[in-house]
Order: sequence, then C-alpha cells, then structure tokens
Amino acid sequence: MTRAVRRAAAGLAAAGAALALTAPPASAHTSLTGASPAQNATVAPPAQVVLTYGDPVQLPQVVITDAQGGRHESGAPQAVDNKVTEAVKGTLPNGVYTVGWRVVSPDGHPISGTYKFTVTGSAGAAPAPSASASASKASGRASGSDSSGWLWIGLIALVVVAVGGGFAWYRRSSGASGEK
Ligand SMILES: [Cu+2]
Repeated sequence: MTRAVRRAAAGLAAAGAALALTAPPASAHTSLTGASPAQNATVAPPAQVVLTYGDPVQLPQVVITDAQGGRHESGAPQAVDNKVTEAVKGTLPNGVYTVGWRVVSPDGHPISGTYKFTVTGSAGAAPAPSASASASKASGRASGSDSSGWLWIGLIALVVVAVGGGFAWYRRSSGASGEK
C-alpha cells in the first residue's frame, strides 16, 4: 500500500517534470528579430533606425549614441505593431554608433538591448566636442579626448599652412604673369 502510493507519487512527479520541460511558456516575452541598420553593419548615414520584434511592442525608448556619448536620436520613437522607428537627428558623421532600446512585450515584461553600427561615407562634419564629451573630459574620465584635441590642432595647423602656401604661390604666379 505505502509502496503503491510512493510509486504513484513518483509517477506523478515524473509526469509533472515532463510537462514542465515540454510545455511552452503560456506567453513568452518577445525579442528583437531584426534591425536597420543591422547589428555591426557599416552603412551610409541612415535617416532612421527601425527595430523589428517578434511581437507587437509598446512604450518604446530608443537612444542613438556616438563614441563620445553624443546623442543623435530625434524625437520619440514610434511603435507600430512589431516595428519601432526612431528618426535620426541630421546627418550622422562617420563613426561607430550604439543603439540602445527598451520596449514592453505583449506579456507586460520590459525587454532591452543594445547593438552597434558604423557610418561611413558621410558628408556630415565630424562630431564637434559635445557637452557630454567636455563634461567627461572635465571629470578626467576620457583619456582619448585629449589626444583627439591635439589631433585637431594639428589638422587645423596643416590647413593653415596649406592655404597660406597656396596663397603665396598664387600671388607669386599672378605677380609673374603681371610682369609680362
Ligand atoms: Cu516575458
């Protein structure tokens, strides 16, 4: 009798375990199934970022951040069915960007993630030192920003020398033709 009960209990436990392993969750939260620009893609400056999920999502949040921490999203993202669209502010300069997103799944669970893409072939100006970059420089956190500052000074000096040289050459050659 006790043995029979024990056997029955063991059988029930095994059945329960099998059910738990095989039954799909009643409502799984959704996941990101695609993105444009795609993860790790190298693209021309995009006008927008479009995130595609496995299910309709709500309350989207999207930030587009450059390597210096500057922000490049424009306005609030729009969620339509399973797609979230975030407009890009202006033309993205060349560089690596991080897309950070957060949405609420149909089951009510918030999910979030980040991915990177690279912009190339942009005619946009290189990112000016942003307020946040200056702030991080002031706090002494970013060591790279100091060297990039010297790089800029070097570039400007080169341009000044090139323009000055060109002007001197122009004056010389126009002066020479004037003597004819
Ligand atoms: Cu969930």
